Parts: sequence; structure tokens; C-alpha cells
Amino acid sequence: MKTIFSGIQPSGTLTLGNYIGAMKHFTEMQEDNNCYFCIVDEHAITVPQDRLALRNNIRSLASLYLASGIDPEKSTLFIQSEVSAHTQLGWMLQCVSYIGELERMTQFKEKSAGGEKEGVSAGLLTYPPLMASDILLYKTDIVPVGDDQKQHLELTRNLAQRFNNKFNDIFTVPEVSIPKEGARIMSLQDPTKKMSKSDENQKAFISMLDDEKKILKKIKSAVTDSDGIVKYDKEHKPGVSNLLTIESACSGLSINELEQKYEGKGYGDFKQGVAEAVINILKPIQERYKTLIDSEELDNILDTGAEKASFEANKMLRKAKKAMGLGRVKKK
Ligand code: ATP
Ligand code: LTN
Repeated sequence: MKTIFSGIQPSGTLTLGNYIGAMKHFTEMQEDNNCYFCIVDEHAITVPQDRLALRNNIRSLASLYLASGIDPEKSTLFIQSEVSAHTQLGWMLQCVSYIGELERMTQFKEKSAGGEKEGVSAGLLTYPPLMASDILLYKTDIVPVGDDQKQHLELTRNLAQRFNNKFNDIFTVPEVSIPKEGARIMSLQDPTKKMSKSDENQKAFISMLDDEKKILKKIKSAVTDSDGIVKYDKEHKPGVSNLLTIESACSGLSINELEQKYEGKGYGDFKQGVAEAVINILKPIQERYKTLIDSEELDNILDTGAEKASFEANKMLRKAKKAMGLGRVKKK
């Protein structure tokens, strides 16, 4: 049995990209592994958040995890800020991280680009050691994430190895797991850009809570091309390829099977088919979501999750403090 850890930021309503690239795989992995799934609210505050919106997003994300199939009997679901070991080890790992390597992170460069340095939070720079702390506290073997997190995972592995060599060999060096297909769902309006929940253009992404009409409308207005052939060709037909990837991930049919399904048909039929596949996946999730969001059951699950996670995390935190020489050894 392997230990799995992954986290999602409560920085808005999840998109279909988050579902296909990450969440969908979490539910598959929980069957025969020891899984931790985290709502990383301390990562979300590295960019400005409205406090009430953040509160809502945290609860909403927890409900979406459960509605998508995370089973609290099998997996530990918890909120990062409710387990204080994360920021404590996060600080210690900041002290073994180098400013140079943090400045090289693509996510930091993208999120801090354009603005004045004055307006960029220090937390945006030190985001990766906190992420490493999330992962390393639980002796994680595998981290399932979308393609954009590869670089952060590489840094986590470096930090674990650096700590183990410098202090004591206590951390498991984790492997990353990126899905073969659907690891990077693209924007519906600009298929060269990642689908992102923080995109200003609402038409660029499908939210997991969009209703049928909205889904159909957004897919119908997705950017494609003018040759009218449904064929996978990422370089020359990025829009069509993205929609094929989406339908494949939602229906379970292979890209090949889908190309055959749409042979001789136009983009109108194709988009209708993609929308139906998306609706089939999202509708039951949305129904379960509605029963969970205001329930006491949700609070109970998160309380139990935080307790279980704290117990494990505190054991590793004690080891890390000892390895670094923090605190004291009591005289008997
Ligand atoms: P934002 O878009 O607001 O910057 P995000 O969606 O990239 O945030 P998270 O919510 O933390 O960031 O991502 C959760 C998981 O979803 C991560 O594993 C990430 O790799 C994955 N993910 C995010 N966007 C996509 C996408 N377009 N396609 C596939 N996977 C994605
Ligand atoms: N950085 C990730 C979110 C994240 C995460 C983690 C993912 C924070 N801690 C630990 C996997 C494991 C993101 O922005 N998608």
C-alpha cells in the first residue's frame, strides 16, 4: 500500500480541468492506497482573497471532493490551516530553500509578472517549500497532479534529499504521477493556454458547478478551426484536440473511437457530443454537492480528517525539529 497526497487551492470554483487533471484520479487511487487530500487554503492566500469568498470556497471545495467520490472511510480529507504542522515544517523548509531556485519557478514568474515587486507577496515566492511540507509530513510515495505542478514536485524532491543529506534521513522522496491524457486541459477561448479557474473570461473554462445550459453554451462557443474535420492534431488543431481530450476523459472512449464517431460530421454535432459527455459526468456530482454543502456531516468529516492528519503530521514534525536541533532536550 502506497501513501498518496494531493492538494487543491480553494481559490475559486473548480474547473473541468481540475477535475480531469487531478480530482478524477484521486478517487481512482483511494481504492488501494492510503490517501490524504487537502484543501490548501494557506496556499490560496499567497494572492489576495476576499475573506468571505475564501470561506465559501473552502467549504465548496470540500463538498466537491466528496461529491466526486472521495470516501472519508478510505481517505483523509482535511483543511491545511487546521493542521498547524504544515506551516511549521514549511518555515523549516524555507530555511533550506535557496532564493535562486524559488525565483526560477514558472508559477512564481507567471503570477508575479507585470506587477510591481512591491505588490507581490513573499508567500508567492515561498509557496513551494510550504507545498513540500504538505507532501513530506505524510511520508508520501506518490503525488497525483496536473502537468503544471511538475516543477514544484521536482523542487520538493530536491528539498527532501537536501534535508536528508544535511540533517538526518527522515523524509520519503516522493514520485509525481501525471495522467497520460488530460494532464493539461486548455482554455476554451485560447487553446494554447491552460484552462484556469482564475481566468477573467468566464467563457474560457467550465466550472464544475455550471448548469447544463451554460456548459452547452460554453462548448458551442469554444474556439476551433475552419477545416471542419474532427481529428486529433495538437499542433495544427489545438481547439479540436482539446475538445476530443475532454470528451475522451468524460466518456471513457478513446480518441480513436471518438474520431470514428464523428467521421463525416461537422463541428455542430461534435460540440453537442462533447457537451453531453461533460454534463453526464458533472450532473450527478452537482446533485451530491447540493446535499453536502450545508450539512453537519461535512463538518464532521473535516473534523475527523484534521485530527487524523494532525496525528501523523506531528510525528514527522517532531522528527524534523530534532534533526535540525530546534527546541531542547529536557534534563531528567
Ligand atoms: P489557478 O488556475 O487559479 O491558478 P489551478 O487550478 O492551477 O489554480 P489548483 O486549484 O491548486 O490550481 O490545481 C489543482 C490541481 O488541478 C493541480 O493538480 C493542477 O495541476 C490541476 N490542474 C489545474 N488546471 C488544470 C488543467 N487546465 N488541466 C489539467 N489539470 C489541471
Ligand atoms: N501547488 C498546487 C496545490 C498544492 C499541492 C500541494 C498539490 C499545494 N500543496 C501538495 C499537490 C501536493 C497547485 O497550485 N495546483
